[in-house]
Amino acid sequence: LSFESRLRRAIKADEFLLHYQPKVDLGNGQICGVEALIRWQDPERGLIAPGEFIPVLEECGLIGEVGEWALRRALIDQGRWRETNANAPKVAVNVSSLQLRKTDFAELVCSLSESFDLSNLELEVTESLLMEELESSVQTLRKIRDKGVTVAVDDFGTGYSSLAYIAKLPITALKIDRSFIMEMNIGPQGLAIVSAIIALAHSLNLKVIAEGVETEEQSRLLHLLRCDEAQGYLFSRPLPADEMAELLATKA
Ligand code: G
Ligand code: G
Ligand code: NA
Ligand code: MN
Repeated sequence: LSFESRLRRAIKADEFLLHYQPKVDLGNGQICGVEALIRWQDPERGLIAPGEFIPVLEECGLIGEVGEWALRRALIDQGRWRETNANAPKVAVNVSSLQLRKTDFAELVCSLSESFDLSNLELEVTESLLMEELESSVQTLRKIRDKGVTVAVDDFGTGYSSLAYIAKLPITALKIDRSFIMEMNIGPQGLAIVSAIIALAHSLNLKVIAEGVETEEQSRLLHLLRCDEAQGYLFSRPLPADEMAELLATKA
């Protein structure tokens, strides 16, 4: 069976699942959000990471369907956490370029707003996507924002955004790519880039989130640099929804 046919079968058999990784407020150490990360539970090969199948779903036109599933799943899980924890965290869902560019993406979000509270939903969008079709992206993002959904630019610094455009986009946060965090305590250049992104974000009134934080040293340094939030193995690996519920309950 081709990879594409196996993916089609996986959709029918409901073999995708979401894991959640906490985002921690560096000011008070609290979990303030979670990022949903999709996996495929392949009966033959076990748990498969998104890097292996998201590009294929995009190529064969299945990303819209799986992307909509991920949005609904994340909102359902968030609703469950809310039943046991009044301070259920904001949930962030990754949105692929092709998915956002489809003309009906804003309509999908509007229709979800009829069944779900979207006031604690964030979308993570890569910067390359936003720059590719700037005018239509801005219009879509405005419609989404009107429903209370916030937008973070993912992998910031790895693409080619014009700073003039970043300032005009209806976004609320920048996520510093993991590669910059890895280089931060290796030499002066890495540190310079991270502190420049934090300063840029704050001067544009955007929140800034560091990805891939693995050590206490990185976390301390980011706090000193006034980074708002951090995410990474230091705090937690991505967890299944029920384990995330347990983690949230211990913090409630
Ligand atoms: O979980 P992992 O580190 O393997 O994730 C790798 C990449 O896959 C991340 O860059 C993430 O943004 C992307 N990704 C994870 N879940 C989703 C999803 O539901 N939709 C899309 N489009 N990308 C995702
Ligand atoms: O593309 P995106 O940035 O959304 O990807 C997040 C990916 O990074 C996920 O696949 C997740 O499993 C992985 N990840 C999360 N925290 C860490 C970390 O501290 N170190 C490393 N190396 N990877 C991480
Ligand atoms: Na992401
Ligand atoms: Mn990222």
